[in-house]
Amino acid sequence: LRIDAAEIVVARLPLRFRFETSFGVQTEKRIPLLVLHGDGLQGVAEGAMEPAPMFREETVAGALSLLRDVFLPRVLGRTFANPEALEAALGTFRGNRMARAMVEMAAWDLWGRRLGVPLGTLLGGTKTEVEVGVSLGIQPDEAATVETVRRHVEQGYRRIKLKIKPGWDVQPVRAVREAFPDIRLTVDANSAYTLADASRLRALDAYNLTYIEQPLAWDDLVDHAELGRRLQTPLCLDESIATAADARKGLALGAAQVINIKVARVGGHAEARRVHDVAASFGAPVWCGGMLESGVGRAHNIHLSTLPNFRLPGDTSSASRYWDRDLIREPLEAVDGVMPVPAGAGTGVTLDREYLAEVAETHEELRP
Ligand code: OSB
Ligand code: MG
Repeated sequence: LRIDAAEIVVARLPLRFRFETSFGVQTEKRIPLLVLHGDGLQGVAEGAMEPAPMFREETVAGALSLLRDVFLPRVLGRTFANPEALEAALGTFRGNRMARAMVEMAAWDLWGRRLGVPLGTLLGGTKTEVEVGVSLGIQPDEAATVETVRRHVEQGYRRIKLKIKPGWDVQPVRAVREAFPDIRLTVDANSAYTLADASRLRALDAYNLTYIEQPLAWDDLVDHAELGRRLQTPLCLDESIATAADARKGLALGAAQVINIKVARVGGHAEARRVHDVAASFGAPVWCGGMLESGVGRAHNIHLSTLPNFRLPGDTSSASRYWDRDLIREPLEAVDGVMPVPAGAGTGVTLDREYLAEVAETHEELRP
């Protein structure tokens, strides 16, 4: 696995919908991409961090700075035995897992292309298609919520996730559950509550939710465990899990019964697979989350989801939901709630260089 050169591109894409969560409203996406060149091939990855540190602590500006000055100088001009060896070369650094993940994920794509093997197969996955659900932002009222859910249920999505926040929780959940008694339904609070809200959250027990995602603080495990003792509905952690060690601690404490794995959040595919394995050893199912990625990140997510303990539908819904035109050439479209895994080596998808040049804000090349 030879790394000859790298490109960092930042693209800006308008979202096709207004995405409201407990931390605000999003209408466009700034997408950092990393391309690694080696042996005449390219591997590509997408950064999942946002301009502001709202989800976790990482930011686009911070990641770009670390890539240029710290992470890429460690790998450029070097040859690694495999992607795990490259991951280890960045292993002395603390945190900043989304930024490190960009290097690691691009290396996996490059390695897959080098070997002529699909990424999912390299990771040990066997599925040729994965079940997907959809994450729906906060809507202006109950009627709009039920209507949006209806549209996505009709499209065949296998699970509906509603974003909630204090003051907008039981109301939309009750309305949706009454309209759709049998759908697989979940909620995601993105850390908007505290233990003082436990009785409010307990009211959600009445609606047969598959789990409640990340109700409490982004860096907490102990309060989630206490909340878990007060609720019947299983808890799922997203923000709180950055490593396999976090997953082990969270599952051991009873802070979660389900884990949302985001490749980027945990530092790449190797750590994502370790989180997957830890969860399996606890008998806990995992599912693959998303960060409103372009097709580049989405393809990585889909390949990871081919591992066996991804037993609940992921958030990797159709690319056409998010963008009028994607940054890759291949369509990534779910049919009846099922997303085909792109065939071909590595991620199996290719950058649309023409469109990327149009929407790129910055483009730089780095050499050893
Ligand atoms: O908490 O899962 C989340 C999007 C951006 C940041 C955080 C989250 C999300 C989503 C959307 O829920 C998932 C997607 O459709 O990619
Ligand atoms: Mg989440």
